[in-house]
Amino acid sequence: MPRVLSCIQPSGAVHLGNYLGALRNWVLGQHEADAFHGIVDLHAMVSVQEPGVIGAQTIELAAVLFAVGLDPDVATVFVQSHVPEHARLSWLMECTVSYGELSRMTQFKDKTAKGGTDFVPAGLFTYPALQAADILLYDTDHVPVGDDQRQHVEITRDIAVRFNQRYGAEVFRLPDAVVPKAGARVMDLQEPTSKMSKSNSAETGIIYLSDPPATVAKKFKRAVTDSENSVRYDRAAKPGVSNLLDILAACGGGDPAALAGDFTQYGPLKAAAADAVVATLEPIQARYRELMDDRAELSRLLRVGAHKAEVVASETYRRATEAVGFLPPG
Ligand code: ATP
Ligand code: LTN
Repeated sequence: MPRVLSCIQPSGAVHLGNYLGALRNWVLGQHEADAFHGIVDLHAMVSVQEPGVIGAQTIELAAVLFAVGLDPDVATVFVQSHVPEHARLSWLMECTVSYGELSRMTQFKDKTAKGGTDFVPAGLFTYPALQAADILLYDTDHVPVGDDQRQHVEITRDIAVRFNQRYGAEVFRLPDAVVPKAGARVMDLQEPTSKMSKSNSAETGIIYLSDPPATVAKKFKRAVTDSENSVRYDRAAKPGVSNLLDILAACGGGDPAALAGDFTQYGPLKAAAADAVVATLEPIQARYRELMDDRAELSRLLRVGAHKAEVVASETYRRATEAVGFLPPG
């Protein structure tokens, strides 16, 4: 069975785009691979600096991951900072990647391009080294990522090749990025030409997994469509209507283009999309509440995950340090 690793940052509330575009696939894929899922709280520190916030978001995100259907008996769900080898291997990665390589990373260039007086943590620059540690620690075969993360998997491969060459040992397995076929890409309800996104969407354009039914209904009612008044699936010409059809199909089943034939007006389409989303979210929300009401159980599940992760990570880390040839503690 191939080993798959995917990670998500605890950097804000989970939305419908995260669920349909990523988390749902994690759940579907957990039986086809040896799946490891990390909540990468160390990475979140690059953008979240208020004390206490990362921990609170980590526990909520863990509850979401189990609530959407990751089975702790099947997949390994763990918190990055609970497995100390991530930070430890990250240093070895930093010494294996060059300043020039890190300077060329698009994410770093984009996020620092604005200039301004914002504090730029050095962690934003070394971020790919920590990500390489995440990936290489688990002898990962496949890393399912969005297109924006492809470059981070490529640099991970470069680091692994260089490390293996330098230290004369096949320490690291080379991972592949798996970019899912353009599947569910959920657009902002208010700005249907932009993706639904926690950092860019207005509250009214974004559906959180935690939104109660009345909020979901209200947001869909106000969703931006167009003035044409005909229901057709055409992403370029009718982005708002097509997004509603995509969401309806993703949550209720069926094909978006075929579903268009069931509607003549926008109102009923919006109501049907809202109902399908509410029906999808209801069981997730019920399970989420149960988990959040039993913190002890949630902590136990994360301890089990951290332990399973640690078994693999500590062995890889040992191999790496042995290859470098550090003096072992006596
Ligand atoms: P940010 O606004 O900070 O970019 P985000 O809300 O876009 O955050 P990420 O944390 O970047 O979300 O992504 C987590 C996962 O959710 C990724 O796998 C990403 O591809 C997926 N994802 C995010 N937004 C969408 C969307 N609108 N449609 C489909 N998938 C999405
Ligand atoms: N950089 C990624 C999150 C991430 C990741 C990983 C993804 C950190 N470590 C390891 C895959 C594998 C992001 O921002 N989406």
